[in-house]
Amino acid sequence: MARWNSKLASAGQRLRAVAAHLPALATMHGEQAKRGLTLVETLIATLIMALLASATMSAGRVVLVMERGAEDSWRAAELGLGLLEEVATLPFNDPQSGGTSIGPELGEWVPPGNRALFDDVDDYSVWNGSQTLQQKDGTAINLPGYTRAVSISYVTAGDFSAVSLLPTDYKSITVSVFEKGDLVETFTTVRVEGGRDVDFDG
Ligand SMILES: [Ca+2]
Ligand SMILES: [Ca+2]
Repeated sequence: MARWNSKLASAGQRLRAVAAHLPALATMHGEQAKRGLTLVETLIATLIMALLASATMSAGRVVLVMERGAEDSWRAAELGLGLLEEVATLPFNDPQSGGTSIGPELGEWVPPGNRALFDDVDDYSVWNGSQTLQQKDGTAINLPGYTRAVSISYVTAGDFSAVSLLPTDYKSITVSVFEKGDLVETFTTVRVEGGRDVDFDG
């Protein structure tokens, strides 16, 4: 009996010892939980910051692309409309020969790339986009990568979008502006014989 009493006393001591540690264990779990929560919060905060940074960078890229797009359009308009005006304000036919063939007359296209001798609208039809970007007098235009091409064709009186293989009183002039070979914009007008251009589409 004394042996059993001794065993019970020993078990009781062990239980009291475990019970005495329980608050400490509970506190430890609480601290671990607190530390875990802090880590989760930190991770979430980091994730949110990363997302915000990503969103900010994306927005920045969009603004940059828009700015570049606007700049490209502005340059294209300046280059395209400038050349379109240069072409459209020339005589409808060559002042010397009066010829009706599309293209420059003899001696006007020497050397290739120099348009200083162009004196009527359709002389520019040889301007295919491979020429150096410059003013008509040869002054360089410092916009690396940009080129311009011109296409000229007779169009019908009733429909300016309909090309005529025979001479008419209407020549459609289209200037295309390229950047590094990619088309940026086209500008079109129709020049009337004896009159001003009557239609514009840029
Ligand atoms: Ca000419
Ligand atoms: Ca000509």
